[in-house]
Amino acid sequence: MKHLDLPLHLRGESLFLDDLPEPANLLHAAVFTAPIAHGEILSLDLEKAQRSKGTAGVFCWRDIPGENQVGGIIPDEPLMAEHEVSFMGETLALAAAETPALARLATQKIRASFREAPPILNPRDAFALGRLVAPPRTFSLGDTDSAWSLCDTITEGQADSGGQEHFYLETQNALAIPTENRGMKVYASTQAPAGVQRGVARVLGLPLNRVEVEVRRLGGGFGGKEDQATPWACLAALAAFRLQRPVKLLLNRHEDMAWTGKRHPYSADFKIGLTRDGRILAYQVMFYQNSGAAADLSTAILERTLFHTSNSYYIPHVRAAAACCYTHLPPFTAFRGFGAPQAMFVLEAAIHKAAQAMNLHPRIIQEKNLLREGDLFPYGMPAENCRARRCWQRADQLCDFQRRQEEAENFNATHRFIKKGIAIMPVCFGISFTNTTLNQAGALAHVYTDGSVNISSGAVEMGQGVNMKLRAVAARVFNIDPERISILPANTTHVANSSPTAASTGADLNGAAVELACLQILARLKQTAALMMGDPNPHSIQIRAGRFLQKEQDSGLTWEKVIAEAYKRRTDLSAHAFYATPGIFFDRSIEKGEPFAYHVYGTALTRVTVDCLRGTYDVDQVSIVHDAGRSLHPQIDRGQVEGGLIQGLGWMTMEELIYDEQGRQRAASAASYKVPDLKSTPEELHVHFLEDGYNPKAVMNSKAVGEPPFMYGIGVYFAIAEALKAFNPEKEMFYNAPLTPEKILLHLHS
Ligand code: MTE
Ligand code: LUZ
Ligand code: MOS
Repeated sequence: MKHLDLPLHLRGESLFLDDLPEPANLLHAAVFTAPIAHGEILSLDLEKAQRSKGTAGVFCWRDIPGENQVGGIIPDEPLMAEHEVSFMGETLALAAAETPALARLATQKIRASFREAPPILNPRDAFALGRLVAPPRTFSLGDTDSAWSLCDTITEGQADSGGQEHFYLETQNALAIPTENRGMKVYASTQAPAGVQRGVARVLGLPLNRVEVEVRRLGGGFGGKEDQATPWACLAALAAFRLQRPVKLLLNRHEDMAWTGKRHPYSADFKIGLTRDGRILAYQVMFYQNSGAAADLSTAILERTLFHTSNSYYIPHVRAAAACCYTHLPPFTAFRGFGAPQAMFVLEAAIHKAAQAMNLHPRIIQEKNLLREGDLFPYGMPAENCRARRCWQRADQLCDFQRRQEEAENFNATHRFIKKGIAIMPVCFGISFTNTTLNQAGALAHVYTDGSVNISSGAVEMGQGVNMKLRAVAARVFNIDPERISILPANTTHVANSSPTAASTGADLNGAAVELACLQILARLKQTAALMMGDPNPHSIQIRAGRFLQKEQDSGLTWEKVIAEAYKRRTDLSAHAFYATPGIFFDRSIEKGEPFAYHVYGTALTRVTVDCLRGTYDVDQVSIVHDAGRSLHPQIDRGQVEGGLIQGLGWMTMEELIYDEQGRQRAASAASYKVPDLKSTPEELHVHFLEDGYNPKAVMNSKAVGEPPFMYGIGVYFAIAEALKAFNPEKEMFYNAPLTPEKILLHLHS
C-alpha cells in the first residue's frame, strides 16, 4: 500500500499551520521572557512597549480573564510569571503588533527589574533541599535486601543521561481567531487538541464548547508538543481575546530552543548483584529526575521510568525509587520514550559495569536474563506473548553475535589506535498511557453518496504516519481503495475529549475507534445489499475490492450502487464510535497492576569503530529485529524504526544541552546543538520485522511502533564503550551520556 501523503510532502504541498491563508486583520505576537533563572520580579513596565510602532496591545498576567495557570497534572505553572521567576525564558509579557518584527520590537521596549537569587540546576541538589514535585515513588519485586547475600558479584555505580532538544522542524506556533459571541477558534501545532482546548478555556474563562481547536498536521512533535504547545496557543488566544482580532504566534528556532522544555536529564545510583554464571539476582536503583521549574508531565514520565526499570530482563529482586526534582530550568517534558530510555540506560550501564568486573562481554549477561513467557515485571504484570528471546535469537541468527565479536577482537589485536566494539540492545516497551483514563478514543466516519469517505478522529499526524494508518484501517474494513478515504484534521468539535497523540498509541486507539465506526456503517450497507439481493441474511454478504459478494459469488452490486440505495432508503451513512483499551488497571497505592495492553519487543546489534587518537567514531552497522505485529503499513513502520534509532543515537552520543551557572542554555541554536545527520546514519542499517507477529491486543493485530525503536540507540553508547575498553582495558568506563568525542578523548588520555 502506497503512503498517500508522501507526494504532497515531496512537492511541498502539505499544509502546515504557518501555510494557512492569513485572516484579515491578523496581528502577530511576540513574548518577553525572563532574562534570569531565579528571582523576584520587582517591576515590569509595559508602557513604552504599548506605544511602540504598530503595536495593538501588550499584556501581562493581570490581563488574563480566567486562570493564570497551565499546569496539566499539577497546577504549578503560570502562563505568565506573576511575582517570581523560576527559569530563564519564562514568559512575563506578550505583545501583539502588525508584523512579527514589530511585535519583537515592542517586547524589546519592556523594562523589568529583579532581585536575583541563585538558581538550582542539579536534581541531586534539589533533592537534598527537598524541592520535590511529588513524593518519591518506589516499585519493588521480591526481597532485594536479603538477595544481596546470595550474589557472587555486586557492582555499584552512577549513571547519568542528558536532556535532549526535540528539534521538530516546525517550531511552536498557534493562530487564534475570535469567533462570534466571544468564542475562540485556535489552530494549534499540538499533539493534544483537547489539551489546548482546556488550556485556552481555562485561561480565557470560557466553557469548553466555546473553544474550538483544529490541527491539520505537525512538522514533528516527538513529545515536545504533547503538553508544551498549550501555553503558546493560550498566549495567542489571550491577545486575540483581548483585542478581538486574529493573532498568530510563531517562535523562531532560537526562542524555541532556549525557552521550551526538553527530555529530562536524569542522574541515578545503581547496585546490581549477579551469580557467578551471570544471572542477575538483584537490582537496586534511585533515579533523580531533573524536572525543571514546573511539573508539566514529569510525574507521568517518572512513572514510565519506573515501569521500565528492568527493560527486557527478568530480575527477581528489584527495588527502584525515583523522585521528580524541581530545578530552575525550563520545565522538562515528554520526549519519545517518555522516561523509559533514561531507565534502560542505567540498567545497561549496570550490566556493562558488572560484565567488566566479571570479565565477560555484556551480551552474555544480557542473554541469560532475558524475559520469558510469564515472568513478572516489577509492577506485578506477567510478560504475555513475550517476544524478548525470539527477537534476540532472530537477531543472533541473522548477525551471528559471536562472530561479530571475534571480528572486532581480531581487528583490535592488530590495530593500535583504531578500535571496534559491538553491543546488543534489547528493548521491551509497554504500550498504553500509564494513566489508564487516557486510553480512550473516538472516531467519526461519513460515507458520502458518491462512495467517498471522510474520517475524523482525535489523532494528530506529526510525520509518524497515523493518518495513513487510519486510512488503511478504514480501507480494510470497507475493502475499498484507500484513495477514496480522506482523514480530516483533528478538530475538537468533531471528536471530543480526545487524548493526546502520544505514548505510541495513536494508531492503536484511534485506529480501533475508526474500525468500530466503519464496521457500523458496513453492517448497514450489508443490510441494504441483502435487501437488494432479496437475501434475508446479511451475514452471508461480504465486500471485496468494492463489490458485494453473496456466499462468495459476485452479486453484481458495487459499493456505489449499495450506497445509493442505502441513501434512498434513508439509511444513516455516518457513524461515531468509541474505543477504550480493555483490561488495564494500576493501583498506585501498592504500585501493582497491569497498566499496559501489551509490550513491544526488539533487539539491535550495533558495531562501531572508534578513532582513539581523535575521539571520533563511526557507527558501522545497526541491525534490528523488531516486532511490529502485523503491520498496518510496513513502509511507515520501517521509517519509524530507522528514525527512532537515529534519534536515540543522537541522544546517546552527540546532542548536548549545556547550561551555564546562571541557568542559560548555551547551545540554543542549530549551529551549537549537534543533531544526527546523514553522516551519523550507520553505514549498514538493517531493519528486520519479526516473522508471524500477531497481536490480539491492538487493532487488526498490529503493534504500536512510535517510541520503542528510540531505545535501540542506547546500544551505540555501549558499543563505543567496548571499543574504548579494547584501547585501555584497565580504565574504568564512565556512564554519562552523551558520549561526545570530547568526553572520549578526556577518558582515554587523562
Ligand atoms: N515520528 C515522526 N516522524 N514525528 C514525530 O513527531 N513522534 C514520536 C513517534 N514518531 C514522532 C514520530 C512519538 S514521541 C510518539 S509518542 C509517536 O510517534 C506518536 O504517534 P503514534 O502514537 O501514532 O505512533
Ligand atoms: N504520555 C502520557 C505519554 O501522558 N502518558 C504516558 O504513559 C506516555 N507514555 C509515553 C509517551 N507519552
Ligand atoms: Mo510521545 S513522547 O508519547 O509524544
